[in-house]
Amino acid sequence: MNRRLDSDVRPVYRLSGVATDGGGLECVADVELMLTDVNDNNPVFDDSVYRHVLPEDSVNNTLLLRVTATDKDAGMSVCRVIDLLSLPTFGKSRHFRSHDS
Ligand SMILES: [Ca+2]
Ligand SMILES: [Ca+2]
Repeated sequence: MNRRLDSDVRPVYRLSGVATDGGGLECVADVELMLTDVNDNNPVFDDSVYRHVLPEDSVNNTLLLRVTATDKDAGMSVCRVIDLLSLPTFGKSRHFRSHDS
């Protein structure tokens, strides 16, 4: 194996192991390697730019937009939903609430 192991690409490898005794006798065993995943991929938004029309009289903490991001790593959220809440003062802090879908 010269390639880097990556469970996101191939989570299981099946190999055969052979043991010989020098006298011509041998045994064979199948080996199954199951890779555990590590968090090595960034989550990715479905789009790079989101545009949304916002009424200027929007009240605080109302749902403005729901966007999703996916993550290739197993065990991470496959699909993450992030709600962007209205901003009490434009340009100040941004409020994100994320949760698993
Ligand atoms: Ca990840
Ligand atoms: Ca991974």
